[in-house]
Amino acid sequence: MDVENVNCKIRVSQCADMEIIPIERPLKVTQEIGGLDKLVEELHKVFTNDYVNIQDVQKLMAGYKSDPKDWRKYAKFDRFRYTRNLVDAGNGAFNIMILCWGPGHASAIHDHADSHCFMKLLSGSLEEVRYDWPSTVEPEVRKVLNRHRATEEHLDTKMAALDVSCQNDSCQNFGGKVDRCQCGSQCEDYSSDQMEEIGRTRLEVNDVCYINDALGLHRMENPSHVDSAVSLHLYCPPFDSCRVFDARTGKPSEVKVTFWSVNGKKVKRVIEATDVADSQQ
Ligand code: 2CO
Ligand code: FE2
Repeated sequence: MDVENVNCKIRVSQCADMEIIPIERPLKVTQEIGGLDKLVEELHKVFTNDYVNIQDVQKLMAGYKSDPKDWRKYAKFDRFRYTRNLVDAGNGAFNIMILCWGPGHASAIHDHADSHCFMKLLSGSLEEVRYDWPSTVEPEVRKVLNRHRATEEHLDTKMAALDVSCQNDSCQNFGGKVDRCQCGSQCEDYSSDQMEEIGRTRLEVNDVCYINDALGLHRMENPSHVDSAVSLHLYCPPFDSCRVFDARTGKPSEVKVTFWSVNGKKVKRVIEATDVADSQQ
């Protein structure tokens, strides 16, 4: 199955027969979307279906041409770090937000919590650096893919020599190139692990890109020392925490993701994604 036909209404790891194919070719815009409100409306329509193709979401996002008058009210900056500003909670099926990046602001290297991540640049320029997962951490999606491969290739007797995860679900070790773990299967030794860069892309205004945990991790940076940048992000399903990774050791930490503003209003306390979902039910 081509990744563009994968159903992004379900978690990436549940798209069990997905191949890892990055989407890089230019998208053909088939429908012009007149304004951000219209884009949100169209996304709501698409997400009422049980099956939503990745490509359809990308095309809708590409069909909208950035106009600051549409999104200015959501564009709230902080001096010290990028902000996440909720535009729409998508009836719980997706959420769409505007991220504001001051000069030099950058994210940590992070995953996307087994969700699908779509991104469109609205203003300025951003650099995306992609990384492979550190060998000491295996995301749910790769566990699933590895299990499939192991079954297909009858690897059960050869596990010890290979870069596949421990097949024992109760084992606390997660993947890597190793020997044998105490549980009797192969697993990893938690040694430190430099993050390996696997790609770098400069995003300009109106570019759309897509990532999920099967494709790797990433870090976003506004490389300008002068100009700010604004980007539009759609996550499905929405998530309220993800993992960030130490660039030198690959050590992961779980972090809550928060909103700086909701519907154009600055929130007094930092608001977590779940608070928004709860208040809309
Ligand atoms: N995923 C990051 C966030 O939601 C932004 S980087 O682009 O996906 O904060
Ligand atoms: Fe991200």
